[in-house]
Amino acid sequence: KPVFPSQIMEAIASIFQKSHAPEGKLLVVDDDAQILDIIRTLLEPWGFTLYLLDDPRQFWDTLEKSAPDMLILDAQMPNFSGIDLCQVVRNDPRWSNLPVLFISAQTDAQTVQQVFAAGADDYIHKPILEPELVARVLCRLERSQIHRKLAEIDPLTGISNRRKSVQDITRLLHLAQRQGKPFYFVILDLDHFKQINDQYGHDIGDRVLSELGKLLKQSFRSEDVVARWGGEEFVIGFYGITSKNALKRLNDLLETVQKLKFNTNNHQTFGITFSGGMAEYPKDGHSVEMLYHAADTALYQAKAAGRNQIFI
Ligand code: GH3
Ligand code: MG
Ligand code: MG
Ligand code: MG
Repeated sequence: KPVFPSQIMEAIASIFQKSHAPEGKLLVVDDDAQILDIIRTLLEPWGFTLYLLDDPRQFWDTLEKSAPDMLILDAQMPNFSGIDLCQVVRNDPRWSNLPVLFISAQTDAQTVQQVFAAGADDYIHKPILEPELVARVLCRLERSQIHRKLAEIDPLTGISNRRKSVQDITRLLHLAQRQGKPFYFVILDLDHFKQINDQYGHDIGDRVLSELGKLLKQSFRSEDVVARWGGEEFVIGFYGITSKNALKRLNDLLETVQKLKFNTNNHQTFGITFSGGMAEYPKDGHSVEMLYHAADTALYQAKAAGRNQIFI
């Protein structure tokens, strides 16, 4: 294994501190077990989880099971070349954005062209240089993770968006099912929010939503789902607490929000309230859709009963 001058590794380390290296699962396919060993030695110290395959025929099973954040493929292999694998990966909507790095012993223009035509994001040639491999993997993962993060966040409030919340809730519902425990799904909806917009302007309405998003994030545990569902509607997901406890947290929030003071541009102050509806897995439903429906029914009742309260 080649040894590199320590100043090069230091330079890389200063750009990508190991402690801040993006986390990731890498699936590496190369028919040469020695290359797999080198890649493991080079990448494992950075904290990546590695799945190493020397037989491309196991590729699809391993891809499904490991759900990697990046693929590293050998361009030349018997049975299925990396180019074959990459073409199929790119045609599957689930993997069409997965970063793919090729490693090839061939450096001729035709190989390079084939590799990129198959859908590669990057390419390095053998022998593998440690700084080059590390730098390329880190850059690629960091960029794709920034993209992924952006696709999960609601820009106005900075909290999760609906899409991310559905993913998280689905994951927690599976967990709840396996462990035979309840899960609570809550819709929070601002009261008479249209009036706030009409009276003080849309910008002030936006500011209310943004501040409320921050408050929601602070008010619940990191493992709770906290998201903007859309408009002036937020959702909360609780796993691992009792319904009594969930209600207590929501009612504490109700009190906090009730005390907030917002300022208009001409120094008026106003307050806001919200109402909530809570549904319980498995009693009220097994899917996000069913729980949403049940929580929405409870929310409607809370509104009808005079707002500023939570109904189950
Ligand atoms: P209720 O108490 O029954 O929920 O009354 P409401 O006025 O809150 O409900 P309604 O559904 O009639 O109105 C919701 C309003 O929320 C309408 C829309 O202008 C406002 N809204 C939705 N999204 C945004 C947003 O992103 N920014 C701002 N400023 N307003 C928004
Ligand atoms: Mg090979
Ligand atoms: Mg609404
Ligand atoms: Mg409303």
